[in-house]
Amino acid sequence: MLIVSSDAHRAHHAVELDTGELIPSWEHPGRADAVSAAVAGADLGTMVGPDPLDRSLVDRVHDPVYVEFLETAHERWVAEGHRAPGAMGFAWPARGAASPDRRPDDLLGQLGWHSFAADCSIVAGTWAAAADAAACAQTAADAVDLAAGAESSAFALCRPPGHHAGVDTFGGYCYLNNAAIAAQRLLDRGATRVALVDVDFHHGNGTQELFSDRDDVAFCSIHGDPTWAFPWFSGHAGETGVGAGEGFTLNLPLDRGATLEVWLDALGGGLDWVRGHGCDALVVSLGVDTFEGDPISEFALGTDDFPAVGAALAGLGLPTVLVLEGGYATDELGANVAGVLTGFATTAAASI
Ligand code: Q9C
Ligand code: ZN
Repeated sequence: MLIVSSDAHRAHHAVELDTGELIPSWEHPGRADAVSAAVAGADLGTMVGPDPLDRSLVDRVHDPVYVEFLETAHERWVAEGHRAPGAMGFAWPARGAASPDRRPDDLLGQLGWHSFAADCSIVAGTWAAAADAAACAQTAADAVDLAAGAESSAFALCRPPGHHAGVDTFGGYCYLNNAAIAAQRLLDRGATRVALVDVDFHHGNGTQELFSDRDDVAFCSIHGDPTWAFPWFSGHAGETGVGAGEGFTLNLPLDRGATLEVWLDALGGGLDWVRGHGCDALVVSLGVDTFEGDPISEFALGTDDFPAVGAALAGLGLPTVLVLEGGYATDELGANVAGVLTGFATTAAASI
């Protein structure tokens, strides 16, 4: 398994508004460093840096106006003389009350226009980190053999994560949707349909938005039920895709406290659904915030449970790109991610 990572993430350390307080983000540089150390120690494969980012790939996944906004927002923030290190909006176009398609000219207005949550800000290093994370996903997607099975796999050690980033919005610690970029790259390389399985604790609302009207990506997400879990406004079982994409989205919301047994039962149903959709490659949005010790999530998987997650995913027998998403229990994060990857690699090797 090729491992793709970059050090550019270290300059992205942002603040978040958490229950009325501005705090250092739960999504911090120590996360990627912990994953990197554990993956290196697990001897899973060669570690490389990313190839240069293909901007046209990013511009086909996201609105190019949004990508340009992300790239320039911090320099505009500095030029306007704001004191805070991170650019963050504080007013959003509310449901039912906003003029459609009237993007404001002003930076603070655009920060609200292009975000859906105040849990991330844009600091000096954010664009470089997000662009390199996307490049890691692109490079991992280029590394798998589309004629092979699960024995051909790559892991993109992305930070910041991506699955909450939509067509033209950031939020949930995500700016560019790394997993969607990997899926689009696999399609561009000749895959006819890509399965995108999101095992992060949170609903992959950005990924769902990007692909909901398309039939070339089958998207399945297992997550805390949006009646009580972030991002609250999507991820219900009734959301199954729209137009040509009807039937190509599957949401599996679960109650608080899901154990491995409950959670794997849902994943099994999701993987059976994927098997019925004729996919020739797999992208995994790999969040391990399903961990029982995660400080901001409410499922109950143990460190010893994660290899079974990887093994189940490898059971699809597809060439696979695993993309790092969430996981905030920094002390156990490396072991939990390495556990998934080891379970995946062991099962994939046994199936040849
Ligand atoms: N009180 C991912 O896992 N903010 N994003 C939580 C905590 C939202 C999680 C605030 C969590 C976003 C990629
Ligand atoms: Zn998450």
